Amino acid sequence: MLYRLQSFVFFLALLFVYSCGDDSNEPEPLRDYAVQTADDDEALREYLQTHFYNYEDFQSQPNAALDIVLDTISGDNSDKTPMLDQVMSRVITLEDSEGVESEHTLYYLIVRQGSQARPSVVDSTFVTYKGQLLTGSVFDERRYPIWFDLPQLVRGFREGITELRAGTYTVDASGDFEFQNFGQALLFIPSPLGYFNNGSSGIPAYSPLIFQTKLYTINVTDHDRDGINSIDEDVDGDGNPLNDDTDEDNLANMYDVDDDNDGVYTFDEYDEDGDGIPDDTDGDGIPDYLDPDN
Ligand SMILES: [Ca+2]
Ligand SMILES: [Ca+2]
Ligand SMILES: [Ca+2]
Ligand SMILES: [Ca+2]
Repeated sequence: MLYRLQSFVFFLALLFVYSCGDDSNEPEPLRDYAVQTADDDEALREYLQTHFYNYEDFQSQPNAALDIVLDTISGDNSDKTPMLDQVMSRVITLEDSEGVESEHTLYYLIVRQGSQARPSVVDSTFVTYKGQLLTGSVFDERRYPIWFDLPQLVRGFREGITELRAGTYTVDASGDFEFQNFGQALLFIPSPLGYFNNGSSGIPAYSPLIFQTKLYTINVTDHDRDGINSIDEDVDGDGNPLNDDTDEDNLANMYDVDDDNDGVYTFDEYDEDGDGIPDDTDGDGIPDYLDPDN
């Protein structure tokens, strides 16, 4: 009898190990962008309908440095305005590995607009931020400003922050910067515009994200130093320079020093006569730097 019990336990243990191994060898197939974004949109709208931010503090102290605080609409706060009534949105199109397009709604709430220029999606930004899940769990926070090259960031953050304007600054006697009139916003991001299936310890796969951020200043960036700012290498004009690759060498024009792969650096054929207009020697409407025939 004792022997039989031991075999039974052993058998169960084998099943368990086998089951674990099987799971790790066959990860869940990638979810469909369109299906996931519909689920995320419902969760985000539910959150926005049931939560508010400390807008009254921002109204009563327009010149104070304030952090955004999110809270539930309930009890003493039952009369607060839900963020769903305050957000704006834009739709961003993604293409999956099979080329199927899907549309994703990014919500943003401008708390303070800022006073200077807006960054493009491929500029560098000097920001602070806090990232959290809809549960309120904070997965990342940066309270001292840091430079971020926007192409390195998740799409939702990269697109959302372009709705903000940078601030002004003064430098005191000890060389410290103080920023004023900078942009401050909340971004509400469905997972396909976030980390999608790439979960990590603090972020489960397929999590919608909330970021709050302050945009202090920006640096218009020319990543490949070819004399054309990265945002101006968006040849197809869809607002995203990361998908333009004229010579199809898998290096986007904004990172490619020879965009048409004709052996002449873009820097050396963009505007040789210096009139501010890209040269088009053979007059075919394709500027020389994108024209392998020239
Ligand atoms: Ca460039
Ligand atoms: Ca483009
Ligand atoms: Ca290229
Ligand atoms: Ca060239």
